[in-house]
Amino acid sequence: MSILEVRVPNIGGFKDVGVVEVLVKPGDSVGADASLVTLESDKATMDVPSPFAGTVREVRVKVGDRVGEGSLVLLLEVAAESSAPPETAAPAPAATPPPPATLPTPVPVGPPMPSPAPPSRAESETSPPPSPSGLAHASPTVRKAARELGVDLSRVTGSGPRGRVLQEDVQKYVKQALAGQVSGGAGLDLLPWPKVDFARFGPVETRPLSRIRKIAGANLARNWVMIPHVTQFDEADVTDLEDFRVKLNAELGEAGPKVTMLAFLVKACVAALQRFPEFNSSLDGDSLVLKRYFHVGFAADTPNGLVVPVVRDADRKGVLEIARALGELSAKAREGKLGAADIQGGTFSISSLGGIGGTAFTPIVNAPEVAILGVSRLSVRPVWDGERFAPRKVLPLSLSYDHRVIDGAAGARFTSYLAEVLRDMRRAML
Ligand code: CAO
Repeated sequence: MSILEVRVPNIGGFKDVGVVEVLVKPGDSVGADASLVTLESDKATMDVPSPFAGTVREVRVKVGDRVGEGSLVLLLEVAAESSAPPETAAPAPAATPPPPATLPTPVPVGPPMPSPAPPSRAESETSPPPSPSGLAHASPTVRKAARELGVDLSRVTGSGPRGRVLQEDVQKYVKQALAGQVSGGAGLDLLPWPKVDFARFGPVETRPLSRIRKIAGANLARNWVMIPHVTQFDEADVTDLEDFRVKLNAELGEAGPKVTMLAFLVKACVAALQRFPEFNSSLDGDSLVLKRYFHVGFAADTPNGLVVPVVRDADRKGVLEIARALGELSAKAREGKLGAADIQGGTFSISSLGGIGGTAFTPIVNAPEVAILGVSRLSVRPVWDGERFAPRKVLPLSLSYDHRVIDGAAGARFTSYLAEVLRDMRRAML
């Protein structure tokens, strides 16, 4: 037995390349040419193969490390007779061997996740960005495994960084398929999309979809198809709150953040989520994961499409702090500067179209969340107070939820309570 150092081979001139997947751990037996780690530059994904069959002794890299040709990947224990000087390995503790000529096959990678999020930021956490070439974001090893198992990688949800499809995602997908849980387009047996030569009927202009729109579209379509949606409509009398908001903005003047209804809505939703915890949950197979944190996402309209930044720990923030966060995140969203941390971890979303108009709409649940609140334009309406009609400011609410998790009665209770809180925000403190 001897120990060999396995190093990064010649990878075609790429330097400072990220380790995106470590495919082995100490104690694993590997065959010659088995993939050990996956590297990814901004142009290609490549696996570092094992030069010999052997047993992994120590792994010297981790996901996120930056490596280049000659970097030490791991120590491999091999049978003495097979340890002739290899191309990609050197006996320990010998000095770094000259890098071999091996060039792993680069695979084009999908586009990186945009800094702005698609509506399903889980998205950003769990959904692979569609690549223009149709290639899923996965290493050559994972591709090979998927090919052998007959798995269409574009249907697999990646749990790796930037939505990368990992080996275990393929395994999970196969298990689900065997258990009959995989639906998606394949199970729907749909007609092909109509192909029409529109130019035959009049002048047309063809514009490519922005990357955000493509990603958002794929997420929305999945959520629409896979989640049994119900939308509960309600309205809240926000007369006092709106008067207070206007007064508050006048007091704050230029110095303060601009406080819109959305900041109060975030706070009111947190109160409702605390009272009805299943709205702040996610389905995970046969379990419901109830989150004890309250990160509220809000849909923001940007020139490139819809994104959903997240106000973190909204339960621990006051309305002014929330207003400030909304302002900062909206500005970043419009400039396309949202980072991963700005769009991940949301537990509930709000889509406010109130600044634009409309009376009601049916928002699509932002998976893996289970509910989303749509808000339309408030209007002044005559409301019967028991003795007479009085002019009141009424805010329309449209709550869509995943009926697998939330029953209709719970949906109605949630919006009723939310309306109560919005009528008198002191209730949020109870
Ligand atoms: N009713 C009446 N007026 C409202 C209102 C409501 N429900 N909500 C906001 N407004 C008013 C604001 O008070 C503000 O008025 P002033 O200009 O007079 O001060 C105006 O509308 C514009 O508000 P805003 O849009 O700047 O601020 P916001 O906090 O309400 O919203 C943001 C911020 C980022 C959510 C919003 O700009 C946006 O992008 N909305 C679109 C979201 C979207 O596309 N949702 C659909 C997703 S599903 O396809």
